[in-house]
Amino acid sequence: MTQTERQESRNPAPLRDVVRVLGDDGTIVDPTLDPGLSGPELVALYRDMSRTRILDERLLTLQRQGRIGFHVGSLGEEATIIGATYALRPQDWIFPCYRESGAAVTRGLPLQAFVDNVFGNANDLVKGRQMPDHHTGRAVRFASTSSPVGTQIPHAVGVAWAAKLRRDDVVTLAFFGDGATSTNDFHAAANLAGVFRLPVILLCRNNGWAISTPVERQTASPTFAEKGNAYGVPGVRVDGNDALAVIAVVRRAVERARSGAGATLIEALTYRMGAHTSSDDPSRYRTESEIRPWVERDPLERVRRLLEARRLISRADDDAYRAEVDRSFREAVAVAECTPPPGLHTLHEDVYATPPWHLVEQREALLRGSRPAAPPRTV
Ligand SMILES: Cc1ncc(C[n+]2csc(CCOP(=O)(O)OP(=O)(O)O)c2C)c(N)n1
Ligand SMILES: [Mg+2]
Repeated sequence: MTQTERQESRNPAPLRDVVRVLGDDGTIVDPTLDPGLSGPELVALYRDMSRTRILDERLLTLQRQGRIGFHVGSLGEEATIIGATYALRPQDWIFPCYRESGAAVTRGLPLQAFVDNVFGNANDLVKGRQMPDHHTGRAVRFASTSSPVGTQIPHAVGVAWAAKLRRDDVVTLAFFGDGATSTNDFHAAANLAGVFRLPVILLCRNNGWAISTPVERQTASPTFAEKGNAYGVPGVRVDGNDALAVIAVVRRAVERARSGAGATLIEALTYRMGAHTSSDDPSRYRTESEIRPWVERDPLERVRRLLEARRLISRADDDAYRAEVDRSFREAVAVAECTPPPGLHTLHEDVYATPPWHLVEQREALLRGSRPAAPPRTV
């Protein structure tokens, strides 16, 4: 049974319940919800989605060549990730899980900073202390990527609470997966968001899998959206492979948050077409036939068909854009590979304004290169 069949069998009226604007063939199926992007905005949206996919391919290749340690891809989920980013305003904060780095680049994280993080070198914004491919961009309001599942959700709720108390016109958006809805953090955060009517958007990327756990083993609830009911947070389901529908739904949630009405839980129905990460082999737990229907719904193809029908791009434009992204990526990698690792002295920085004596001693010992003698072997 495919994910769609599973989801459709669990939901008696899935198509009526799921917001859609762009059909699989790239035609507008619901003009009343069309967010009305201009021609240049549609082209920019398509390019941001394409760049996300190209960077994915390039990073996976680097990982397979042994030049970087790890990569988390978002193949097939670009409409959810980039569409949601398009609906936010520059002052709004994103609290990502590990699959949304395309959102950071879309918001203006320089490609060099993006690549430096993957290498964990001296120019990495977080000094090589994160897992590789776990991005941070304070300047673009992209909070530190969460690897522990679900921990970013209370962070987003906390910052929304702070914004409300300070009367700042700021909305926060937490991205998380279907698997994250089983964490305590999701429930505690959704509860607080409901009780305090916080300006936060809880965006669940339902991509069918949590590593090798399928959605039907994740919850007995027919949808993830309805979990909001328990907390007084309205839930909405959207076709997560339809960038225009995602923009429309997230924009509505931003408006609701700004107006003081509170949080929204969005369930974006999409599919993880690739492996969980570069360390995973999905052929161990799912069949190729499950992926096939999702190829027809490829989020990138849907926007491309719309753009072609409106004569906004051609295949030649597409090829030129890909070549440009490839070239700038290669240049950034060449710089990153010549950049040394972070200096040893940085290990003890950024925690204490005045470092305590024991850390000062440890740091001096580290920089001298001396190590405590190993205890004698007793065996
Ligand atoms: C607290 C915690 N438990 C377990 C893991 C191991 N783990 C990493 S990703 C993942 C699955 C998460 O799935 P989902 O929330 O659906 O996100 P997706 O990877 O599908 O985007 C798990 C169990 C972890 N990182 N953190
Ligand atoms: Mg998932």
